[in-house]
Amino acid sequence: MSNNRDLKIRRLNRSQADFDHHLDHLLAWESVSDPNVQATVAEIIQRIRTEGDVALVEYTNRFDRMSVSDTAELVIREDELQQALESIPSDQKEALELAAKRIRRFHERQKQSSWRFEEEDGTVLGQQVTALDRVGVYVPGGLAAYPSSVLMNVIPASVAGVEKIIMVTPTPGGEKNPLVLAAAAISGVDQVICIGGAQAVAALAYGTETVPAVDKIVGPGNTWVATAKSQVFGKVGIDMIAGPSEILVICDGQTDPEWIAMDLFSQAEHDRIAQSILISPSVEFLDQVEAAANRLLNELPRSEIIRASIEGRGAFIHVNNLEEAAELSNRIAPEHLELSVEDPEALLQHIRHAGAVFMGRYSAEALGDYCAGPNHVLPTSGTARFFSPLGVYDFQKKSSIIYFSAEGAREQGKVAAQLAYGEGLQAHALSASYRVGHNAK
Ligand code: HSO
Ligand code: ZN
Repeated sequence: MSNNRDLKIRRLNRSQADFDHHLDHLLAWESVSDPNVQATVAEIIQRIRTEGDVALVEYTNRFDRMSVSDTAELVIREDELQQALESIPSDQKEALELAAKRIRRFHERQKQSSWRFEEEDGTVLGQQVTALDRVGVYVPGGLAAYPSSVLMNVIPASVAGVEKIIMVTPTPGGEKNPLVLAAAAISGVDQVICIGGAQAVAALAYGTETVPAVDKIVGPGNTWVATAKSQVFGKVGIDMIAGPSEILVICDGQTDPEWIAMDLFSQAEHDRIAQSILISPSVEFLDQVEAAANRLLNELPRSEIIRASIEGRGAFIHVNNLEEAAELSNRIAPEHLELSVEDPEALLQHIRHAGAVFMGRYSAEALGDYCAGPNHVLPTSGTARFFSPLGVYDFQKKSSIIYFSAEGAREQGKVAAQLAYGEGLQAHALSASYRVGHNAK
């Protein structure tokens, strides 16, 4: 049923006495992990570990309404991926290819290299960078299946030089998403398997007869997937567990209010608990954006989700000046930050915590979701204080390299032996001092 009443948008004023209290309330978000979910997921993982493909087939038939008798039926053939790519509308294909090219070009710059330095006595120390061997990328099914997220998760792994990238995606009722398969073909996935949920995460972590065990699992998913990822963490690496999408717009009041209203809607349409916040020193502008939002909302197919998100977790905040806006933004540490102001560079000087910063009036956040080039997998729920965007570095790791010359070993052997005696570790001390010339003494 359509609901045309005006949006109720929460208004806050930075100068009001109880502002901090309201802000804390606004930002409160917890991914409550139900103990029942935890227990069921633990059981699924255990069964996949012990029974492999047999359990995988059983869970997939049960949860995804399928009727396969063998896991081989769940593996997508290489030519099927190419067919999917040829089957999608040509403008979709072209856009995916263009986006992939820009994402790849951006991520090429993130590659870290090995380095070494030599000391005077010939001792060489350094760091060797290598790619992970195998990575699993989880792609949700149904409504939340975004081909753009396939590009954003797979391309950095591919640029890092990961040898084998395995994508898993549930196909409820056997229905495959051709855009997701096309994105897999374009971005360099090695194998696609039609499995999902906690059982797919478990299969990737422990391996089955059909699914190769991987070293790291990335990609978004529902509570089951997130819980499974947290339970297999340690056996394999995982990426951060993403919360609902967020956008924070700081505007000086000089941008078209309709542009800003639609930017706020763009993230609100993801989820009823997504968060869209606008901060401005102009009350008049806040009024204009609110009016624009009411004009534009009912045209949108996802207006009900947008309404729930804007009314539930959205806010328009009035501040005295842009410095105050920046200070607030740092407290919020948003996933996406738009600086829709005359001099975004000047304002950026004050910004410390944000997943991605969109500079100036023309940089719509939606461009970043698809084709700007930087990754759209970003820290949410304030975690931009300590997390970075997903990148090539998430698929690389480092080994320390240590080479001692005879002279170097002699000098550092004395230091090590001294410290080892202090710790009461005799074998350490001797191991280090044999090279000092202990025998020849
Ligand atoms: N904005 C989302 C990513 C996305 N948007 C995918 C559209 N498709 C991440 O917060
Ligand atoms: Zn988005």
